[in-house]
This record gives sequence, C-alpha cells and structure tokens, in this order.
Amino acid sequence: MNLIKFPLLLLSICMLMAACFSGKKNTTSNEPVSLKNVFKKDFGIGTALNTEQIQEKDPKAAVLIPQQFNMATPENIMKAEIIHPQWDNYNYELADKMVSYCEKNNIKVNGHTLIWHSQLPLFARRIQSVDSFKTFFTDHIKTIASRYDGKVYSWDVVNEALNEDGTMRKSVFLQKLGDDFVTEAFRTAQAAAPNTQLYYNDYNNEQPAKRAGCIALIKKIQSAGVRIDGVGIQGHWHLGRIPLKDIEESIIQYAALGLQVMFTELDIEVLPRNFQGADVSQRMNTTASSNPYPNGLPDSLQQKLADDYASLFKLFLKYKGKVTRVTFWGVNDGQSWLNGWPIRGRTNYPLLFDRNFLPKPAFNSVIALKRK
Ligand code: 9MR
Repeated sequence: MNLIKFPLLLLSICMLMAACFSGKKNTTSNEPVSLKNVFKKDFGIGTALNTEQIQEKDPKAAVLIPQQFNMATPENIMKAEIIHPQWDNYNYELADKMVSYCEKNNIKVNGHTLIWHSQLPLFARRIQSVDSFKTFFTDHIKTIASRYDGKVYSWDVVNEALNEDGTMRKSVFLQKLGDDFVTEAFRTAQAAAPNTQLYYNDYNNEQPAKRAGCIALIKKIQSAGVRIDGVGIQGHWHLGRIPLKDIEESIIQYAALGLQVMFTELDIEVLPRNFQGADVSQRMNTTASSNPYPNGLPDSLQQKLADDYASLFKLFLKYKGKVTRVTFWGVNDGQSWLNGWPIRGRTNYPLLFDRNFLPKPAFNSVIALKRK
C-alpha cells in the first residue's frame, strides 16, 4: 500500500468506528439505537402497554414501541375485571387489539394475568359458594387461555400469591379453594393452552424469605406433574437500593429448578417512599416533600439512575440464557403507574425514556454495556 493511501484508509476506519460507537445511529442504516436489537442475542426486551398505546392513539409511542421492544405485557386490559366483567360476559375487544397490534409489529405478548386477587370483577368478589367460585376460577382460565393459545406467547398464570414472609397470601382464592389453587391454575392453563408458556409472577420474590416461599410453590407445582416454564421477578426497585446480591442468588436458584427467569415489571422509584414492593392496596399520605422534582430530575439523580440500570443489566447479561426477558413497566416516565402510586399526582422518573420519548442517560448506560 502506498504512503498516500494508507492514512486515508486509516481515517475511514476511524470514522466508521466513531459512527458505530457514537450511541446515536447504527452504521448500516439510519435506524436509532434500539434496546431490542442491542440485546437481541441476550434476552427479550419488553414493555407494558396501556390502552392508548394498544389503540395506537399515541403517535410518538406508536413509533417508539416497535422500534425498541420485541415483547409486551398488557398493563391492565387482560385483568379479570376488564376481560371478564360478568359471569357470562367476556370482553375481548382490547385484548384482541393488543394481539393484532403486537403481531403486526413482531412483538411477543405476555398475557397478564389469569389469576390475581386484585382487579377482580364485582361479580366474582360477591360469589359466596365454594362450588360457584370453583366454577368461576376454572371457566375463567379455560375460556381465556384457550382463546389466546398460540396467539399470546406466554401467560402470567398466577400473580402475587405470596406474602413477604413466603407464606401464602390470604386471598379470596386461598380462602375459597385452599392452597392448591396455584397448582390447579397451572393444571387448567396447561390443558387449555398447550402452546403457551406458563409463568408465576410476583414482586419482592428476590428477597430471601419470599423467594423460599416461591421456590416451595414452584416445587409443589412441579411435583404434581404440572408444567411451569418460568418465574417472573417484577423488579419494582428503589434508586440506590437495588438488591443485586439477592437478585443474583434468585436467578441461580430459580434457574436450578429448570425455569426461565424474567424481570417482568422493571422500574426504579426515585421519589420518597417508606416501603418497598408493589402492593397496590398500600398508600402514602401527601406531604410537603412528597413530590420533590416536578420540573425535572436533578443531574446527580439522573446519573444515579443510569448507574443503577447499568448494574442491573450487567447482572442480567452475566446470566443471559437463564434470564430470558426484561420488561419495563411502561414506555416512558410520563406513562408510569408510579406517577399515581402510592401517592397520586407525583412526577416520577423510573424508566429509560423521558416524557418526550427521548432516551435518558440510563438508556445510554445500558446500551454502553454492549459497546465496551
Ligand atoms: O400498572 C398497573 C396500574 O395501571 C393499575 O392501576 C394497577 C392496579 O391494579 O396495576 C398496575 O400493575 C400492577 C401489575 O398488574 C401487577 N404488579 C404490580 C403492578 C403495579 O401495581
């Protein structure tokens, strides 16, 4: 190679590498950097979808969702209260729309959720007789799981059946059906949806006591010869207090049961809160300091959030293969449930995209893990 051409060649290689590592654009096209592509070989990247997003009423979300995510969970519209409002009446409109929207955009749907004590329809809460409640329980699972078999990729068959100490929550299901109800839910789902992945989902089940209860529950299902394919750790955590050791231990222990491990409702609370978890019945009172950042998150906290997300994704990457999906609980900060819980009307910043759908430093820190 002659002396004139060599520096030119060197320059073009440098420019190509700079473009490649700039964190803004892919080199091969003008496509923005996308979570689902960057982590394609590692695990699925999901988001919760709300009604507006499913109906494509939100133009910016309509662009961002298929660009960034290859998996999605309906935030509310497949919960019993909405999909099964009366004994003999199922309302599939939004669930069908979700399925067709996701099919069109190559997004796998995780149905959420067949059996949960919360957001039950009024008629179900009023059922007195054990026999009628059993019929409701079985019909509900059979009808919905069979309708969507092959259309949704997976189901959270049972959600949040455990207390913090690992004992069974005294839900209406436990009271009416006894503590085999979880196994029975999976047995019924398995028969109705043989082509669908079946998961147990909970929050704080990375914590040792609750994890032990969760493992006992899973073993019980397995020893009854019933299929369970995965366990969801919701991942509603707090800034600066991500329980990385417990999360790592949980991935190892759950995977040792032969299950896929998923982080199913990931968000990081940056506002003051005096308890951990996601029990929707828990509330806090408004005080003068409960909404400290109505006009934007200070840079120092923005950075802390970026560091927390990077530590989490570093751990997820260490266990890729065992960790099969990471789902954020919402598309952008403005759409997060944490703006309204446990105190209404706060301005929260728990996700990777800001209120204008723009990537935050936390997005860049997560992407940067794959660019090292
Ligand atoms: O994000 C959901 C919010 O819009 C609902 O009002 C709330 C009430 O049921 O449920 C939220 O989602 C929950 C999920 O279904 C199960 N885990 C905890 C989530 C946050 O509360």
